[in-house]
Amino acid sequence: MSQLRSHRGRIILASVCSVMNKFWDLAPPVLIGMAVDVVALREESFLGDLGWANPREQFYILVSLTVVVWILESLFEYFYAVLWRNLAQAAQHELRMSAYTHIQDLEMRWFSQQTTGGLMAIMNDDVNQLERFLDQGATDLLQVATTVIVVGAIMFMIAPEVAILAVIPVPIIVIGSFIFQRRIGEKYTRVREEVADLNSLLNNNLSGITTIKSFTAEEREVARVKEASVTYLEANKSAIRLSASFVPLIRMAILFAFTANMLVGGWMALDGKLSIGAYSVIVFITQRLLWPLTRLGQTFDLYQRAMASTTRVLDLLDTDIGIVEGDRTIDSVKGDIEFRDVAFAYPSREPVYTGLTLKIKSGETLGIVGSTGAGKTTLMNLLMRLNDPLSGKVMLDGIDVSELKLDCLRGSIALVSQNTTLFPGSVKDNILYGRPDATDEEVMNSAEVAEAMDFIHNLPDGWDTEVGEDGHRLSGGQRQRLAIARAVLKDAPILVLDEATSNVDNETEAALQRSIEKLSLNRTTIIIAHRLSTVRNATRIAVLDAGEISEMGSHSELVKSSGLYSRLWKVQTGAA
Ligand code: M5T
Ligand code: MG
Repeated sequence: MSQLRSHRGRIILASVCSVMNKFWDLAPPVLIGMAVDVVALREESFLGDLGWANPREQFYILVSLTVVVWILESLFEYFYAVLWRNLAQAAQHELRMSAYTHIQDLEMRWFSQQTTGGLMAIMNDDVNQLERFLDQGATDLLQVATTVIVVGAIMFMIAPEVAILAVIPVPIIVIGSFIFQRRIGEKYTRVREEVADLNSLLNNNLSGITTIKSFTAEEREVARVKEASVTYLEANKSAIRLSASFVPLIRMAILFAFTANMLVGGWMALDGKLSIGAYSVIVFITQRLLWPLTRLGQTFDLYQRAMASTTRVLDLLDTDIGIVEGDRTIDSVKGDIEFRDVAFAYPSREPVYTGLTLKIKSGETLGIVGSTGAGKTTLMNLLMRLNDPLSGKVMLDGIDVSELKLDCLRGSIALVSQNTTLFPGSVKDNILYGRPDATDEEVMNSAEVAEAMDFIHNLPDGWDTEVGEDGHRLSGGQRQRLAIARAVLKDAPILVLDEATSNVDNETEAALQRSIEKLSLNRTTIIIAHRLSTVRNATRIAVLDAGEISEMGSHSELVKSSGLYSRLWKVQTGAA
């Protein structure tokens, strides 16, 4: 909780304000007692003893005291509210930021085992629970403690015999609350897990709305969401049952203290052992003890929820970052790439490769083909260190990529990935993502290279057209061309195109190929494609099959040999 530690000064100040607010809030019953005292004893009253003989004047003093008390109480109320609430917001903000920053640094292997909805639940709901506790809960706990101490002290001062009766239930209530807190804590942990599941389902369904509609699966999905929602509801129900029973139980314990005080105090007053003023203070102040203690349950409740949530956030922050960057840099990357005896498997899956070796020379254009699921994309992920190989080495310019700074490694590769993501914003913003400080002219040039100029001009707002979440307002091919323009703008020594032109028509692809050929003249270019026409002009083509490079050569060489490539070529050209 280093977040909170850095706010120590503010926490102390806010706590002092909460305590002071409660302190002054407890004064009115004492003032009432003094007023009764004045009426009953006149010149002999407590204030009279202090030197103000005239009972009428004694009321002036009482009224002035009341005004002062009220003002102090209100002032501290204002300060604690402002302090705690701002503190809560600040803590929430910082916790969310550290969670997000940490998540962003975690490796793909970790992400593949998470759900977006679950992570969203952590960064929204869980982080929010801490805010709620700091907002109200912390002050409640402090004020309950202040009440017990101040009320206890006043009672012992006025009538120790009666005070004992009022204090007896306090430890019972506190111990009861702790036991309760523990049991409700488990229940809330379950509630949090269920909300994560629900969120992840909702998230998936909303982004997959087209698929749902096209399969007219609305009813099925409603049923699925209903099931998750009901599970959440049930988890909450069982927490509610326990949490709701708490306050009535505490009330019973307090009833004992209250009636005992009324009775024993009353008898003592009748016998003249307790003044009327003191008796009224005791009866009123026991009320003040009763009220906050019934809130104790709610506060523990809030505390438990906050703890369950905070634990989840902290667990996340404790997740080790599997990909640790090296500290070497390369001044000017040549683009020599080597996969040396690389083995890799996704968690609990069959190995993708057991000993793959592939050398890509600086400046060459390499095509990679292979059946779907062969591991082409994975190979690029290893190069970018989105994953690390289980054994073997991936090298850039003769240096193991794990020794390089990630900035240097990833900065030297421009990737058009198979699943491009565009960001909400304009067409121009999305291209600029490749290099935010690029000039307008450079942006236009890259759009030109990516054959995107025509369609951008035809968009209603041209460069300023909003592309929508993940570019959903554009066609698949338009999205791909923006992704290419973005990578071109990055102007890195290595260019990787993973099925980058799979969604554009043949004519556009041919045009794109011409521009890519020009681009590839002074950089290492890797083109992954199923459509063999996309790679036929590459210097060399590697065929990835069964975890190995099974064939390697130029298009014409490979077509002549009777391997997988020549078979695929025949199928695609219709010669088979
Ligand atoms: C290679 C498996 C996948 C396939 C193999 C991303 C990912 C993949 N896999 C996992 O088990 N977990 C994962 O998180 O790995 O996958 P690829 O490298 O994506 O294959 P590809 O690019 O050659 O295929 P394609 O379809 O893009 O041409 O068995 O199940
Ligand atoms: Mg792929």
